[in-house]
Amino acid sequence: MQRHTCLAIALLVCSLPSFCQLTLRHLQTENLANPLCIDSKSPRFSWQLQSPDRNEMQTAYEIRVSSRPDGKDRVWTSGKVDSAASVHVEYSGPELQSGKRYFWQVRVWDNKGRVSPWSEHAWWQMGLLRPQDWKARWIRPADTAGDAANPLLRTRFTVSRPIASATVYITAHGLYEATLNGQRVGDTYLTPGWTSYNKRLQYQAYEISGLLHNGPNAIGAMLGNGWYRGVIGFTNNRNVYGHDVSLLLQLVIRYKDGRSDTIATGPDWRSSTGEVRTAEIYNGERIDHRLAKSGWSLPEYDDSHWAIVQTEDFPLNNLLATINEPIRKHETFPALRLITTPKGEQVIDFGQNLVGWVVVRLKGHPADSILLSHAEVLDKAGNFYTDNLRAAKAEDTYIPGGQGNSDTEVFEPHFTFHGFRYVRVEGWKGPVDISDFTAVALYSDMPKTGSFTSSDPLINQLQHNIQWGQQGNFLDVPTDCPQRDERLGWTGDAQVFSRTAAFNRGVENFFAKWLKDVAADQLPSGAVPFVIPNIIGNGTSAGWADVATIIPWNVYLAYGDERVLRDQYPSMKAWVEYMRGQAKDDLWNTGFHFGDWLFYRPFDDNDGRSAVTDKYLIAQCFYAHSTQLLINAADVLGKKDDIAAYSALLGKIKTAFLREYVTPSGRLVSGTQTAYTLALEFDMLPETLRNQAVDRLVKNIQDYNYHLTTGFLGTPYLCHVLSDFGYISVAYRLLMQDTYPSWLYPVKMGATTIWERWDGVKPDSTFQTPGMNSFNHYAYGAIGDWMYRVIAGLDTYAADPGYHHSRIDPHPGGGLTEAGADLQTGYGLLSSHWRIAADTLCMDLVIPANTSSSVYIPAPDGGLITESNHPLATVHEITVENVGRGFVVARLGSGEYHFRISR
Ligand code: RAM
Repeated sequence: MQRHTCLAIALLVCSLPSFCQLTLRHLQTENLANPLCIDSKSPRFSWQLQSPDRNEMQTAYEIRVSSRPDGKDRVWTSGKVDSAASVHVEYSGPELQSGKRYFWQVRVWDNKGRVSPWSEHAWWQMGLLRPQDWKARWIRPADTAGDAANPLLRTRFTVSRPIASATVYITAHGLYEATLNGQRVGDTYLTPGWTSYNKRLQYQAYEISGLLHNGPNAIGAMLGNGWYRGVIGFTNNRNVYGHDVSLLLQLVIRYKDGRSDTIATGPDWRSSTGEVRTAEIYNGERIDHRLAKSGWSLPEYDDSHWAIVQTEDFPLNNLLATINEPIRKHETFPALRLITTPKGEQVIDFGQNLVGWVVVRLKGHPADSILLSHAEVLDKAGNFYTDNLRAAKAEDTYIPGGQGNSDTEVFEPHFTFHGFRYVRVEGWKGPVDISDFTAVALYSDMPKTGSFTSSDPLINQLQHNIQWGQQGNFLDVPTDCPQRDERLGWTGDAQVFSRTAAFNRGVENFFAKWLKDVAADQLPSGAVPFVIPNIIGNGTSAGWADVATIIPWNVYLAYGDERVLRDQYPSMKAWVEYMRGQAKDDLWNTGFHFGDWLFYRPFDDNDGRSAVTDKYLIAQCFYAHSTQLLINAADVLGKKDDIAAYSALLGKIKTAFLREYVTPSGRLVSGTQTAYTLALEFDMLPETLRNQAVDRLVKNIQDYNYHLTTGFLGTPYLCHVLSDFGYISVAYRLLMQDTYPSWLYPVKMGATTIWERWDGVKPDSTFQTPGMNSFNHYAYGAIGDWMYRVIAGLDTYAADPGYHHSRIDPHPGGGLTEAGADLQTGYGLLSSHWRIAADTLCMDLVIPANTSSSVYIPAPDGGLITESNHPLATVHEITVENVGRGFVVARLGSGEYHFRISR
């Protein structure tokens, strides 16, 4: 056959959809690519189908697991399972072995009669599952207990056979940074992260065969105080979890001949101190290169003068494999400019309020000692401003090595982090060379999943600020702020922001881990403390403690993760039971509450403009909301008795709300935006009272000349209520408002992150009270959820969550000429972009394979809808589900679609 004939046949065959290849990609185990330590007995697999065809659906899958990379030594095969599931598919084979690596593949069948080839192999490795799998013993430096210097610990060992694999498992009381033969182990920071240490301590695993040598080797670690025994909490406590830092490390080397060796912490290790003299999360780090122990983790280093360590018999049953992504380095920022302030100080501006630290390269010997101080803002006069850091010193001191040293010395902290945009440099001889300074952002390595863009630069900057609020504050735990002497896992802030967070980044594992700490630190009464991990006492508050129900539900919606609901269910229920126990006649009106934290409250409020919402009205709304979410979870988990019992309770909670807080004509006792918003969002009002409540809300907003007045609790729902009840234009006016209080006011004032207060910087450029004025506090960034869900219109259904069946319902408006969002779902890219050109609205959509979508197309009377230039009615892949006044709902399968709606 002629070559061109072959080519023509090949092209023809591939243009017929059913002959094109169906491929699988993005294989993950427990939402991670080839993870090294999993301790779930039934790990969950996910994969994504790739096909250029429309309406691509999986109809069956087959998974096979083996213990060798070539697929031999089969451990389990699922057989062909008729199912569309491609996310969170559970392993259900024989018991998995501690420390062992498993390899898996999948193939799928689709609705077009095709079967994919077997995927590439992915793998996962089990963690150390039982306490007895740890041969290591806890060790602590003998002579430095209580010493501020950061101890070094090391041992030597020999490798004499070819290596197949080498995994080191490490955790610490305090923080650790491990080194092998002079090389840093891994690229993770501030490990082992922060959990409720006494109950749950995570260890990390690293594959290090590439760092080992045949012959002598040495492994060591430096320890820092961290959250374990460093200063933490605004009462500036020390030693919250214990007095001593200590290390637990176990290196398992498997040789090609089948034998193995274990090198573990124990009495043969030695300790000393090195160049890191002090390191505190709030106060910063002091590094003195004159005291560096050069080559301390090389095998030939002479440690005979080092002290012998002490072993400790701490329990091992609180040890857990890490389930969330570790903290890694991300963006780097070169210094933007050097400022000499009115006070004569030398200040570097990095242009972005970020969380991390500054790496300094010293060429020659420009200083005896350099002091770097960190700040988020300059004051009105342009001076360096640190009052809002409260007691946190946020200072790093770098002392170069020997005088006259002409080599370049690099300084970088290990066991601290700072929230800053500006750095003040002191001690430098002569003018500062800003090219020697680089800021590095550090945060949990959550995959970036979402982006939102529009035609309005201010809205785009707001989205940027929301993302940077998340990037700064999702540092192993969701912190309220990253700069002052606080940086705690405030539950209210986290729940308020959780749905937005799940758009911007993959936060499933991040929250799954933290929710386990929520449950671990929940009190026997069911009360959930203010901060998790709990280090500040046993208070609880409506809107904060509801983290126990709200985040599991939001994780379920965003990722379809049933396990998080199953795991958290007892905690969800305990919280609802706590409220039930506090309530009298179904009314919860007792105890302390933060209320609608940081609501609009003008100074010297003669006209009574402050938007004070009754705290017990709020508590009753959250009591109902948490009960509803518990019912939702019970429904997913098939707990019929609970559905019935809590539905009855919910009815009574709402009746009590009406009795106590609503007049017969529907006025709420607090006439605030937050009160009406919560009552409507949580469905507290009978249908007959809803419209008037929305009217009152809109009237209130108009009374404030289209400004919001909501605090932490009302803000996330305000625009949703307006758009849900037909007032999208009012929601847009609030979003586009750029005078205080509003989302765009800080943007106009130059913010690069979300502020704690609507007026952190006042219009006259003076600051709000320094006692509580963070410039990186993500809570008000909760508007991001509305931008994704309503402006771009990307949403999910509780009945088929995780965007398996999505809802695309964009809402052009607000004077925007275009807007859109991309979201990497568990199935692949879901995307919705719209633009208005003359009298035509264009909608460009991408729906991932193995999913479908109900798409709301705005359809003005007499308007013509086409898809890729074909009239809608003629496109056979599209089913029209519903036609309403002003819209058409089309059911779409996977693929790319281009709608044009002419008016
Ligand atoms: C502040 C925190 C946090 C808030 C609590 C009530 O100190 O920064 O944002 O949740 O108070």
